[in-house]
Amino acid sequence: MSGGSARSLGKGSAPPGQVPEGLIRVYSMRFCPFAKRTLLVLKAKGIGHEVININLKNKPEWFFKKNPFGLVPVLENSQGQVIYESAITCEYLDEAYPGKKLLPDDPYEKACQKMVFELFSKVPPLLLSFLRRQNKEDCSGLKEDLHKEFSKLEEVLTNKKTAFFGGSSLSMIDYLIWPWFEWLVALELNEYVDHTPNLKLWMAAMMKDPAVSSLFIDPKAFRGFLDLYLQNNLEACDYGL
Ligand SMILES: N[C@@H](CCC(=O)N[C@@H](CS)C(=O)NCC(=O)O)C(=O)O
Repeated sequence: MSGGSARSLGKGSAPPGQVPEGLIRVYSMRFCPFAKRTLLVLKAKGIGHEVININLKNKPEWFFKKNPFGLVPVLENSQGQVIYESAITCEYLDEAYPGKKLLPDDPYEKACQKMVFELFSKVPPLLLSFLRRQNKEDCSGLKEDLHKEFSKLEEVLTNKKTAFFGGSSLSMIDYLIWPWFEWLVALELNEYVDHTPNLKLWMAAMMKDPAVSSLFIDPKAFRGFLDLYLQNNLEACDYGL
């Protein structure tokens, strides 16, 4: 992997050239949980890739040609094909590349992973509101909402009686939801999973995965980034570089 800790490209930057043969490019941002999904899959499958970081507070004009939404992650291959939306990039990588298969072949098992994905979908916006409000006002309602969402995930693990959401070993769904739990670890909010013991064990098991541990965000840098990002500071995405 190259470019993971390179400064981000912003407005006025030259568009990067063609992707070198044998590599896939990911347009990312060092602290983006959605891009982390793609990076986890790239790492877990051992896919050779380069990273181009985008300044999300000062986006290059050319970036909208890669993704009309202007969001990271985006993948680009050496044939010039472009894929955006994190879950779609992950499924593409799993299908297009050999190595460890992260999505099950069985249609029911695959549907189960997608159902967990939907169950999880309320967590990211809740966590974001929580981080925006922390220390400023009463967050008890948000905390309660987060507990409720975590309890739904706890129930999945309890019913399945497995360590991971797709079964006894780590699979796609675990990587798709992990980046927001990494926030809990980085921000020392682990007490949020005290009432969901299986989810807590899942987090501990995830931390042992080589892809997860090698991409773990530096908690200090993450806090620094978050403060600047919430203030709309143009330097937020390059915090600590
Ligand atoms: N649904 C998108 C969401 C991606 C997303 O929101 N990425 C954020 C960074 S974490 C972004 O690019 N934000 C830029 C913006 O909101 O303008 C996905 O799954 O890829």
